[in-house]
Amino acid sequence: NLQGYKEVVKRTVVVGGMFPVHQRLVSTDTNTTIPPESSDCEGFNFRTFRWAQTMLFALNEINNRTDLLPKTELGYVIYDSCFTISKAVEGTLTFLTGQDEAVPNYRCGNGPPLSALVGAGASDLSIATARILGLYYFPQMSYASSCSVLESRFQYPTFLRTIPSDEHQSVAMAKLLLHFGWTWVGTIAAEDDYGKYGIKRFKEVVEEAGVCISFSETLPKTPSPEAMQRIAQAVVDSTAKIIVVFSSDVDLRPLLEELLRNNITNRTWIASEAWVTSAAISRHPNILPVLGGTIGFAVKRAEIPGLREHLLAVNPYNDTLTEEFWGIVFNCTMNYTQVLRGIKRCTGEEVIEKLNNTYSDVSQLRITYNVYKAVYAVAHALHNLEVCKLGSGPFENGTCADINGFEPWQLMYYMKNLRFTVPHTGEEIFFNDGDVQGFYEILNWQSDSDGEITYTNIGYYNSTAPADDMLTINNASIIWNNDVLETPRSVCSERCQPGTRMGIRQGEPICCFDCIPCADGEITNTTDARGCILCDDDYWSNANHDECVPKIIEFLDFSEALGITLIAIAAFGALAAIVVAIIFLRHLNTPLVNANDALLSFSLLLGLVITFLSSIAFLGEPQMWSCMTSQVALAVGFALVLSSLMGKSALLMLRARAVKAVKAATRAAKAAAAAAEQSPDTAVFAPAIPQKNDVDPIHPRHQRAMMIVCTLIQAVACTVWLILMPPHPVKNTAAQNIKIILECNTGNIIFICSIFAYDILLALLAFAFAFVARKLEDHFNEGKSVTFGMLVFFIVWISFVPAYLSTRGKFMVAVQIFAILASSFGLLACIFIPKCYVLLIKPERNKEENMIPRPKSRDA
Ligand code: TCR
Repeated sequence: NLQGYKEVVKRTVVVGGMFPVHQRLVSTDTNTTIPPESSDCEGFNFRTFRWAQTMLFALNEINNRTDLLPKTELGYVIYDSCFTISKAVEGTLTFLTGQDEAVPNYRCGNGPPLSALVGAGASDLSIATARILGLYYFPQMSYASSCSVLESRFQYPTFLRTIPSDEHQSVAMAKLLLHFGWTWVGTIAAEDDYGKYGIKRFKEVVEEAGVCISFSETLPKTPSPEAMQRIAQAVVDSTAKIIVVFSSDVDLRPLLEELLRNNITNRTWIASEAWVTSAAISRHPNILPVLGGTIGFAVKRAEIPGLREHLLAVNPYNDTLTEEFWGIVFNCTMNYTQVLRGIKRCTGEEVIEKLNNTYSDVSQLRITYNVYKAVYAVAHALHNLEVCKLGSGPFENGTCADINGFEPWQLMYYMKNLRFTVPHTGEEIFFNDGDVQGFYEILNWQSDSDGEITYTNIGYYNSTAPADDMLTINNASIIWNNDVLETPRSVCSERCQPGTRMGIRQGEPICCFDCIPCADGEITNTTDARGCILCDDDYWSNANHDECVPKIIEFLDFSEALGITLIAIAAFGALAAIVVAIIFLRHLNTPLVNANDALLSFSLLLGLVITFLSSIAFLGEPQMWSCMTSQVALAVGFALVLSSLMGKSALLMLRARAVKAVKAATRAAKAAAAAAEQSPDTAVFAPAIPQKNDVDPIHPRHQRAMMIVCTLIQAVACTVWLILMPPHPVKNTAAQNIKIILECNTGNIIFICSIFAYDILLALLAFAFAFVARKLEDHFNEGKSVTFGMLVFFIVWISFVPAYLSTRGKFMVAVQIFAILASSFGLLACIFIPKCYVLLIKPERNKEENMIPRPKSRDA
């Protein structure tokens, strides 16, 4: 322990200090055959030794001042905590008791009054010491213990610090990640309160913001090669390019060696305050490819004039620590037993001015500055206590505390309510429930011309700023650690572009997902959409599935090739029927035309013209009128055609049966006559040979009535249909995804069925009658041609059904028109071509004889 009281006239108050000058305990055997002793420490740390020296520097500065504590001298006791809790506790007890043997018996020694403890370095040490000091309400002012649990005034009532709580740092790191859009990170934390709580809070904040943790590793306090290999492997295996490390440099060192061995590059490391400016890490040889580009948070830096001179003026013979320091720096020893072992003896005259190592490096005075502030805080509190005027004091009845024998809680009062400005920097310090505000500089590790790492300031974080302005980063000044020197990306899965949606992967973090293309008819128009949106009825997805586009409207238009062709055919058919009618009119009084009621022929032709023309109404964009006319005209047209045919074939059938009967009668009469010739005696009744009039069983009147009635029935049925449930145009969006088909809705399925069923009935009757009469040889073979025409009609409509059902959209209409045209042409052709042939080309056959079966010539 370093002790230095000044033999002075002034009274002395002792300030305690605790610094982790060594890094670890010497491992001792646990065999208790000899009395146990407090272990020795090893691993001298120049950086923390500088902190200890800074405390002395600050005390000197204060003692030399006349405005601060003019009547009081500050003494000190400094303990080395060796980075271990046991040493820190031991030191605290020693400090409190004033005895070398740590017996917990508060202040039984009678040295000068103790004021406060400055320390202990790491959080877990401070937690231990703060609990003991808290028992006695003894103030503790920490310069490096940043763990957020130390915020609790309930558990650590006398703990104050000049370093911001890690609560701020964890949030700052999370904001940094979000700033760069990194959503896939690995974390490494030291196995102490600093690492554990720091990374815990960090995770809480980032996970809330949707960032996922790829891996979380802990750096053990007693590092083993296996553990280091495991962690390095985790870093290699992960696709995360960003790794957050919450640890002190001492704990990180072993992992660093392993990373170097594995040559793990192309990662960006996020450094916590404890290692961001650590020379132990950044001055490591060949570190640049691995840790170059590191971004970290650092507390405020300051220039402390005179500190370097003070550091270099260290007296090697002052105490054991300076002796050890000297020995290590100059590679010699002051210990007599070691000299005997052959180690070079220090002269004490070595020139320290040339020393250029972490100890004398005053370019990054950050924690050092915290130490400086902590000492000043204690001094200011003591000063306030000293200058207290009786009557206006803060304690009961306006009393004051006595600087010569104050109680620790009285000093605690002044420490808590402190507000002062730090010399040289002018920073104003005050404690908000024991804590200072969260302010960090953000540093980026860049290499200078010699390939050494420099810490470049790229921004800062201020916890007291409004939420949006807390983090200020100058992106352009960052040098990244990758080949492209661009902001690295660290995501588990790339964003899902519009047209796809995020699909979770079972058992993996939410940042890892697949992008699943939207189904047809569904879109996403944002990146990272969770689900696809269904397009509205009249809309459909485009090829990229990122926009709903109006569906194509489809109907068979007049102007397109197919429409024009159909119109042409229909017009041709109607024209043909009219031409036939004209031919018939021209030959009105010939036997052929008159053979089977000319009027029926004309009504038949009229019906055909109607059906031909009705097919045109199927074309074009369906309208109310076109839906109504097309269907009705077709139904009535067919009814007219078929009932005319039926009228015709009914006559043919009856006539055929009559002819049969006549033939039989004739045959009988002739037989009778022959018999009479042979036996004239016998009176035989010979029937008369039948005459033309006998074979005409019905009058054309009947035929016409039949035709008119049958057509009228259809016309009435259609009228009812039109009135009750008219066909109307509809948008069919269901049949095809990408199209809206404009079509006619038939209104009521029963109506349309019965109407066309009626047509079919007429057709069947006409066919049946004609079939019976097909062998009738008169009438220019009309029976045959009607039969044939009806067969064509049936074939067309039967084949229409599968064709119709297997087409979609406008082609359905085309098929329908085709069937209408084909069946009409079939009838027209079969029935009228033979007749026109006779009328125009073979007029000689247009004779009366063709009307009745000619008696066989031999019979005549
Ligand atoms: N808080 C750490 C210890 C620590 C430290 C450092 C140790 C900090 N900064 C710099 C060595 C060097 C920040 C803790 O444990 O709270």
